[in-house]
Amino acid sequence: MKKRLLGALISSAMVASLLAGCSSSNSGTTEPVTDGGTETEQTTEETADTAATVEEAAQEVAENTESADGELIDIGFAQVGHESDWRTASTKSCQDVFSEANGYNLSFVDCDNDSAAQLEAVRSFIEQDVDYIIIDPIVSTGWDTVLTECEDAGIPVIVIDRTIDDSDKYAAWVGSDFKQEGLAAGEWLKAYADSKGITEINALVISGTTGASAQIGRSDGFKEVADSYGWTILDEQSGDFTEDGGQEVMESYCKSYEGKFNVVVCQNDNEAFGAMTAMDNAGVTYGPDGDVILISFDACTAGLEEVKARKITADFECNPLAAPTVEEVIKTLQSGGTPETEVYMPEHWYALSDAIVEFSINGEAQEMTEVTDEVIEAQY
Ligand code: GZL
Repeated sequence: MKKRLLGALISSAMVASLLAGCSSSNSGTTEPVTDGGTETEQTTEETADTAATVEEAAQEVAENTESADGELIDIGFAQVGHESDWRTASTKSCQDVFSEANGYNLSFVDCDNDSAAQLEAVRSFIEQDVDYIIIDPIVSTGWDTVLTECEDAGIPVIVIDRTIDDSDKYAAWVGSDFKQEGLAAGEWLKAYADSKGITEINALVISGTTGASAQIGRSDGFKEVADSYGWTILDEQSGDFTEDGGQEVMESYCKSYEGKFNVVVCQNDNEAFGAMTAMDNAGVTYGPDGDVILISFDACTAGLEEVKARKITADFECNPLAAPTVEEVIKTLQSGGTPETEVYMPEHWYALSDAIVEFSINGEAQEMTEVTDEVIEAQY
């Protein structure tokens, strides 16, 4: 029997047996309560209080991360890959939370940005009959068949970070609002350009892995703002969320669009690092003191260090530390409860003081965070 079900059954059995001793009346009359063979007397209220205490204890048993029979909870995690600092932080967060010391047996598969390998990893978890499957989907489609197989096997799936858009056969999703990130970058750029007297925007975009919901959302959000203000997006090519990819695309852009662009949008910090190398090699200046406004996403520690170094002009965070929230989902399922189906991670928009401007998204004012040594020290 699945450990999560056993936990829930034990807790409800404990509560049911106790409540059976309660009187049906609520008149405050005394009622016999079987207490291991000897009869003791309790008022209904006392019985109800006891029931509540026992229920809390039962809940504690069921929520205990080790199953009620003391075994580890088996988790299968199909991770995107190892393409970025963000991904490294995401993987570490999951491995730290789903450790044996915390009551878990984690089967981790790095799918190396290969969708076929990711589907294969999920199927291997089904064969292992794990208790829960966590998926960070490389791309947002092609999931319904394998999620149906998970459902048929009675294994709950939790989706982390990116979204699955062609199936809802999962217990919960914990991640980020990627379109909001794209809108934030666009609306910040509008306010920042206005503050600098820049009236014309000619942007180049280095997007993430094509078909990843993070790429789709950031592209859609930034384009929505660009269209609303009549900006020109000269080109958008994928750097696959990697430093090499960012450098390769930027090298091509420096040749094809020499002297024609004043904004570069990289959909993660590692692409921005590569783009910086390419612009350095091409003699293009960037950052708050350069000719090109450089925008990035993720806001990992190394990204914020480049903001502090006046290379990246603004960095829009995507929070990789979702594992503790995923564990809460699993504890809820473990105790027979129903988790929230969508949980959004908190995120911040970063810049140095001279690039912090007031802006809003759809009328909602946005806070910006100044990058300081302390902020960098605390980042992931
Ligand atoms: C976003 C995440 C993206 C990061 C990249 O949630 O999926 O993938 O922005 C990572 O750094 O490669």
